[in-house]
Amino acid sequence: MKQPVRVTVTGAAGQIGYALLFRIASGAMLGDDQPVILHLLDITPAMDALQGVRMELEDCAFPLLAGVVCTDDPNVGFKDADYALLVGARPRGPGMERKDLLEANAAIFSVQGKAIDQNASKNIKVLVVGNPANTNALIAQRNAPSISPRNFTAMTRLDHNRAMTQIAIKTGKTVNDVTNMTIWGNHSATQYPDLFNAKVSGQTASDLVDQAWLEGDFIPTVQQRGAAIIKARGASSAASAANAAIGHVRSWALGTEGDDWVSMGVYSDGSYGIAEGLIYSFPCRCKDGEWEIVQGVEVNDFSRAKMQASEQELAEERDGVKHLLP
Ligand code: NAX
Repeated sequence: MKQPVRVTVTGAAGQIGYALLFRIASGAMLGDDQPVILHLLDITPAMDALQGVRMELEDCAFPLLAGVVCTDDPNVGFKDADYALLVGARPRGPGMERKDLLEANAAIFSVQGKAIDQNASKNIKVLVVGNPANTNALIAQRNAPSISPRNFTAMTRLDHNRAMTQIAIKTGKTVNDVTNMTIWGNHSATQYPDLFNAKVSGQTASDLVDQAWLEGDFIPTVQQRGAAIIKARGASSAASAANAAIGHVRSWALGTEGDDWVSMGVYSDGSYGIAEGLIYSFPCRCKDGEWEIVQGVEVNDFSRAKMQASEQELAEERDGVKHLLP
């Protein structure tokens, strides 16, 4: 059996946390041979609820669960962490402007970035789920100068999975027939799900549907899916978000399949003309615990405009919290 690795989950007492922790402890994220020590970090008022989660984890008697640490102290939460899933974030309250939301979260993610810098493994792999995920990831990254910026990523895997299912349903296939899906940009309503490079049973997806469906149905459905779930369920996506987080880290740690790729919000190196340093979602392949942006993906004029609009939004988010960036 391998040595245990430490996995920190923030917002562990929340609804995504509840859908996530049991699957991490079961081996779904890092494999059936990888023991884990879970570090559950939440805020002080959530400590009682967190103890309940700990008891339930213990009651599962997971063979791979080598320990559970519950804390409201980020320095304890990130101590020697090998992986961190930053789920906890400040939700948008009544009357709160987007700018207020960005600032409230900038405060949380700068504290957590510093705690990661000072306490975690220098090889830590960080996934930010809490919204605004890309900009929160940027803030954490900038506050952790001793760790490679490549180790901070943001989640667009849920959007990726949503897009795969929508095109599978439309073409009468299953997700097993869909490959090479890409979500470009921000995890927000400006994200761009790309059917010009996606394949269904080896055929280019955009050739199988008409442009009116692609523009008027597919793209808005994927972009607005989070809002549709809130409307239907009265609560935001939780199980599907947790599933996507598991998939993101699993792909990163254990590798992507063959020539296929996944969508990850990663540190832009200027690929596809996207400003360097933004955390932008690109098509990525992973191997040996490293991701790389897939090069040479075709970008037509339609795609280029959508990719740039999302880039513009991310640049504005970054500029909105500039005074908080080291
Ligand atoms: P919940 O409100 O159920 O849980 C959030 C938890 O975070 C709470 O237990 C809260 O006490 C904790 N928390 C708040 N501030 C914290 C801090 N400073 N340190 C540690 N913990 C803290 O929200 P949930 O439904 O679990 O969603 C969590 C986040 O995921 C939200 O920001 C949400 O917007 C985001 N999402 C991101 C998605 C993505 O695809 N990237 C999709 C799903 C989800 O909407």
